[in-house]
Amino acid sequence: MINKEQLIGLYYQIALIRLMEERSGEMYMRGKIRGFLHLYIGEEAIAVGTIAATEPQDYIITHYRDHGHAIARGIPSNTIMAELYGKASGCSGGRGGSMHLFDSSRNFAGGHAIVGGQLPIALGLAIAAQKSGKNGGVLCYFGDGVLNQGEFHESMNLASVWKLPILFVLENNLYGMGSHIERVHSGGKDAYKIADYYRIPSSQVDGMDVLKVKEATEKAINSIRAGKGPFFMEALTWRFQGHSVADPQSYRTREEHIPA
Ligand SMILES: Cc1ncc(C[n+]2csc(CCOP(=O)(O)OP(=O)(O)O)c2C)c(N)n1
Ligand SMILES: [Mg+2]
Repeated sequence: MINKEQLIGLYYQIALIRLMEERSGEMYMRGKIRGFLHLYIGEEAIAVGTIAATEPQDYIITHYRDHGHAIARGIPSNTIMAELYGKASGCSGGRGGSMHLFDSSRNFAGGHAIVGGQLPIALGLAIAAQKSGKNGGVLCYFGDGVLNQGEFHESMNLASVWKLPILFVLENNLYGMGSHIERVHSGGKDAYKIADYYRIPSSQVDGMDVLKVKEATEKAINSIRAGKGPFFMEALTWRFQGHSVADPQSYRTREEHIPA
């Protein structure tokens, strides 16, 4: 059961991510923030619900849409904002920017810009977690665009064969940049079924509901901590804004964009 204080804590984190990102989008438009900026607006419940189920010894590794995971892991929003501004006081010393948020003191292993590039690294972290003997694991986040990448399949295979403590979290927002999943992915919907072939247990969850996400994550983590190897969780979600703030979104209609 979750108490009132914990519920407020989840809401606070979701609201903080939303406000911080709205502000960063505004500052990008004013030319204060350079480089790429990919907002997580609409998907906040996934990072908050999953990370609420973790322990400090667990590693978090994610993609370039990483502000939400960083905040949910406890990295202060001002050091994230400083990073977006390229300041030395930023969490990556101002050298990483939006896509490369890091904080080793919180086992937060990035922020990775190569689509799927974080998956093989997650395997290494999982081996480190195993060797440390603290019964920790890895939460590895990625988008639907990763499903067709070679390293995804190699990582799923090795994680299963080696029974590594990894929770693969697919943030399925249906789009990889401007391409709808049905157009570029032969498997279509229910992507979690891909885990069956690798003999990895899996689940599908409403990624817009923080409590459902937290509950599904707890089940997945229990399985991992019991030594049963990796788990695959598909969180169904929706990217409210464009791929990056520079995206005019001409590929999706208003009706599709604002569901009834
Ligand atoms: C290996 C590689 N190929 C292409 C790109 C260009 N690229 C950046 S983001 C992206 C789309 C990824 O979509 P998805 O994984 O669904 O994540 P989302 O942006 O929806 O969160 C692409 C193709 C890249 N960064 N790396
Ligand atoms: Mg996507």
